[in-house]
Amino acid sequence: MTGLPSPGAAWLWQAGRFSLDLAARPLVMGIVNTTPDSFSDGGRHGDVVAACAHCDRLLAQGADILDIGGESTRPGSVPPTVEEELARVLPVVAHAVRLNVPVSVDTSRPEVIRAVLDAGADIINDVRALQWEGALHTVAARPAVGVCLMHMQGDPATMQLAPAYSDVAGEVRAFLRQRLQAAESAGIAASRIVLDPGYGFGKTLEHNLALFRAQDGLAGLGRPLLVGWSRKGTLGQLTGRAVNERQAASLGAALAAVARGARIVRVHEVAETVDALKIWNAAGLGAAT
Ligand code: 7PJ
Repeated sequence: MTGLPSPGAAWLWQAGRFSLDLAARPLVMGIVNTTPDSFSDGGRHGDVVAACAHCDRLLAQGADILDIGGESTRPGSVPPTVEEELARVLPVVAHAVRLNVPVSVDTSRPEVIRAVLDAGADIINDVRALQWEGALHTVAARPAVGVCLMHMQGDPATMQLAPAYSDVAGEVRAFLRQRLQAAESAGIAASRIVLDPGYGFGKTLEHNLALFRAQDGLAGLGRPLLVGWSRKGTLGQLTGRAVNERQAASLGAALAAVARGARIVRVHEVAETVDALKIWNAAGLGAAT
């Protein structure tokens, strides 16, 4: 042992029960939304059954990771209570953990983090990069749990009102570097961490595109990139399509994100993305460089 990381070490992600190899091909994270669309509070039997069935469907479609979320972070949204979030998420996590696939949970709250890790979740995907009181240490206390640290300017309730940067790519990079260091200082090994520029989170069309074009530069932080473009507003602005018509744009964005260095793409359309990446990989573009 020399103490130096092996050349492939930068492409391994320790994610709970799994050690994910990001070197050979990009991975697909399938989105499982447990937030209520209309009048319910979520967590009702019907909502839970539907979300569990969605986990099964995405796994059959070839998802490498399932990402379960109980807080809508769409622009203008307000967080649910801890009780609401737990009622939505916990039964779905318990189901997904039994499917023997890496299970990620999209949450920021230490109470929810603790409960889903007790239920066997492998990854905490935090759009607030573990900045909420207690979150960092709750994750650090579990030796193998994976984490995605994402950049957001402001909070979901107000983030799209007036996003402002002097150098969006530089500021996102500096933020991610600082959160990576904070996580490592708290005892979270770098091998457990991936980073995310947070497209659409406190960013205008121009900010998102400047960041996208500079995305390769984030690879210099030394950890793999996870990217979520699926159905986002910027794709609507670029194509003129409503949210339910953005499948092709989402697919194009996922491939462009991989071309710009992403190793995990977070998507709604798992089957289509898996197929598109099969062609990408067959063309010799899949291996990390
Ligand atoms: C993202 C996310 C993203 C990560 C959401 C939506 C909004 N987590 N959670 N990256 N987006 N890591 O899907 O439109 O971009 S929720």
